[in-house]
Amino acid sequence: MSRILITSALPYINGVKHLGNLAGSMLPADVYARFERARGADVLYICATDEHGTPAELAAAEAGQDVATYCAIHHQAQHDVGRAFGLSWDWFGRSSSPQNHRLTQHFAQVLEDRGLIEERVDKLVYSIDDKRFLPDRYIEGTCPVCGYEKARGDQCDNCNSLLDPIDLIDPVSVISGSRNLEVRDTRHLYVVQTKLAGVIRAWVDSKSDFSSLARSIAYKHLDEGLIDRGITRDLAWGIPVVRHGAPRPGFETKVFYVWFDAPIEYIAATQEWSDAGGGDWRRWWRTDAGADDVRYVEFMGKDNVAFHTVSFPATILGSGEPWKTVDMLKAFNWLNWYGGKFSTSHKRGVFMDSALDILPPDCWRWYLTANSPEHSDSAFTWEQLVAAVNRDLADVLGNFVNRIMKFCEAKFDGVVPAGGAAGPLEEALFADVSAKLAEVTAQFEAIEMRKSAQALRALWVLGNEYLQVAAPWTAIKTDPERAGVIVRTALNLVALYARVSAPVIPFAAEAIACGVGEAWPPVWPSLDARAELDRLPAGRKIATPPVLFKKIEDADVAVWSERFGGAD
Ligand code: B3M
Ligand code: ZN
Repeated sequence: MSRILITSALPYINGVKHLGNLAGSMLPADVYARFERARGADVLYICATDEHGTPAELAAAEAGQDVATYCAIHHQAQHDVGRAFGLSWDWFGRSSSPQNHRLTQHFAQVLEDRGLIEERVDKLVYSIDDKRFLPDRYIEGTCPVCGYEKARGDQCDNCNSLLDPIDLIDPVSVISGSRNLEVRDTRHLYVVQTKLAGVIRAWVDSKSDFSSLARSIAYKHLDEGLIDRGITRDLAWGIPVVRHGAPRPGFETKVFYVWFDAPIEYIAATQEWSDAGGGDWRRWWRTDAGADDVRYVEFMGKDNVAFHTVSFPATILGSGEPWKTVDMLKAFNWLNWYGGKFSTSHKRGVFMDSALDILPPDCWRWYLTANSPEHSDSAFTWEQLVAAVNRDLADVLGNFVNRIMKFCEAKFDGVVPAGGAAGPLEEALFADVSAKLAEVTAQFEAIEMRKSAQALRALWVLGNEYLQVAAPWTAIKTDPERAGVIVRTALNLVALYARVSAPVIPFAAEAIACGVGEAWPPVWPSLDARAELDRLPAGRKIATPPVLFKKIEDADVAVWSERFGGAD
């Protein structure tokens, strides 16, 4: 039995995520996890909320809550909405967990013991009115390169220059608008990544299975030359900086940088899963405890790739300990909203909670998989959503399931017919379905989301084409036995569709499987259509499921465009 560890990038704690986050990490990871489970693999799918960093502190302040309370509330909210989308995590952890505190402090200690941590003095912008150092992204000012007046401390969006906040002209605190700022010295810990450049490059070289987007980003950063990386921040909320278990002198008011601790939470969340009785985390993460036979697949957006191909490997490889590292990194481009950014404040775009107010999860899962931002950024449009739901789901899959099951109920007492000898139509169908099953399986296995959806749809089309030509409603008038063969074959197609569609549209697939009395969760079929289309036992009672996919009306789109924004 193959063992597959899957992680998806940890959603930040501040607020329910938009469809872009879902499409570029958690959803494809879930589709793949479901596919491999159906094939019998031992799958562990891990995710968590990413709870540290300035965004958490500022969001909590805005909500008038202390950060710990804010994080607990929003972790639960993100967990619940993820489950409502059918995200089948084996564990959805929290980067603020005691397990992640311990493990992050462990890695920092081991890196220091191995001469890979240095204390350095930084010159950072301190806001006297905010009583805090300002992270780069919370300082704005005039770009020293192009004069753009709203350049951020780390980068100018106008000329894309990478900036140092202390170079900004007339800087202002984004938090309070105060200009009462000054540059102060502050000590921080650095991982001396420059010592690991060769090790990291050799590691990336060995990862031939990474998606091309992931490899190109990894090599871009390696070719630019690694820099030593600060791993502590002047923040109150986060993992305390300790040395040999005691507060580190001079770092009592500092915490580890969120991007140092967040990837470590992949492992720590697995420890959380173990501590909750899930199993032995070591078998998934320690190559000296059985993890060497695990295939580890990561899912994330392209902006997270550098952290996962340079800085996280620096932590893991730098430790010199036998940790499992990723085998296949699937990186995604961005799904944007009509070409622009999703934004709660500007009422642009649909977020996971409001998405489920207007459509069932399968509609979104199907749309986001069939239009996955895999090989380029892709723009959400209501028109594409309508096509995905009304044509693919309702007219192709839903229509096929409904009409053959209704016909069986009307003409065969809702019982699977015994059938008889397959004719030329069935023989042709067997050949076509076998070929399409192979394509669907291959594309899921290759973690190609768009191509998997295309292959699935092509398989669904075969059912309608078969019924159109076989026409059981005509055959029944003159040759009931022939009609029985057609109905039996088509009902087996219904059962097959439930099994192969389950990774993408699990809720509808379960309703279909239940309708034809098939087991759940589903087992992935063989590629032998002849056998697979003769599985349902004659005499089994079937029941047409309720309408699987309600079509989207123009009036719906008008209301939703008003509520969430549209092409305007
Ligand atoms: N929280 C997601 C983001 O950048 C970030 C991923 C962490 S994965 C360890 O939106
Ligand atoms: Zn500029």
